[in-house]
Amino acid sequence: MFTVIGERINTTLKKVQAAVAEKNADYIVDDVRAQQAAGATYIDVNAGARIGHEDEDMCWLLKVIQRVTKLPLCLDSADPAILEKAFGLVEQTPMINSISLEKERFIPMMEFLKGKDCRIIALCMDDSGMPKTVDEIVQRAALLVKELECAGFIRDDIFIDPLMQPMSVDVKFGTMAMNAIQRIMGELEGVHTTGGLSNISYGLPQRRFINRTFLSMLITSGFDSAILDPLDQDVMATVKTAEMLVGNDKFCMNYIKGVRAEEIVA
Ligand code: THG
Repeated sequence: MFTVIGERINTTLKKVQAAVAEKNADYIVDDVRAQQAAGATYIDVNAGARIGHEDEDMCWLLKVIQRVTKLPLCLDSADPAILEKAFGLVEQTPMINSISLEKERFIPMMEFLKGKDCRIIALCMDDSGMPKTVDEIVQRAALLVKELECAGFIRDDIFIDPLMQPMSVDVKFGTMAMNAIQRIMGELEGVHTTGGLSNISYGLPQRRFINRTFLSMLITSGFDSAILDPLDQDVMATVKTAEMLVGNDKFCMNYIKGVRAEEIVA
């Protein structure tokens, strides 16, 4: 099953930021209900944009969101202390977004993750920065998996994010991510791969078209989760169609159900 992480509760989005600043719970509740109805598996929660307010905003969002959904949450912060506090406030087993190989993040995160029941997004990032080659991504992924397995996590709980980088910066970034995902899924059997889909189209026009085309290419490489906007019906139809075409949909039943529910409309 493809894991859809709904990205819309993020204070970098102006409307979400305004709702959080005004403590407008109705806006958040409506958005979460819509993401759930559209088929999100997890709801990502990122409160990082209002500098100095992340702690307060994260706590408020978790309280408001959990009043209306039993969906598990994907706790999205660069700050290990925020993640630790948020972990204590969730009712369902969460996904922690994220750990990386950067020392300032890796060491406190490994300390806090010890013995915890959760799933984890692991970024292929280290102190030298964003990865530049497929080999570099795969090496970092292997190291993250080794460390997380030593800490007691099983591969089914590990989601490797190879870090999608914009085509507008370098036209090799698309194939780099595709080839890295193919190798990770082949060489680190049992792990998942995920990532922020819309990074690929940053700085280009008609972004949603790029996002959904790229997603279908990644699914060919074994990509089995993404952080995306589930209210984009075309991208959700692409998930179901591509999953069917790679053979992950017995008798094409999910695809057919999607068509009958008028979620897949050409
Ligand atoms: N990997 C991991 N986590 C992540 C990311 C990733 N979390 C944050 C981000 N990237 C994914 N989340 C979002 C949330 C919203 C949007 C994009 C990514 C979004 N952006 C529009 C834009 O950029 O144009 C709209 C901006 C706006 O309206 O202001 O909607 O890569 N592990």
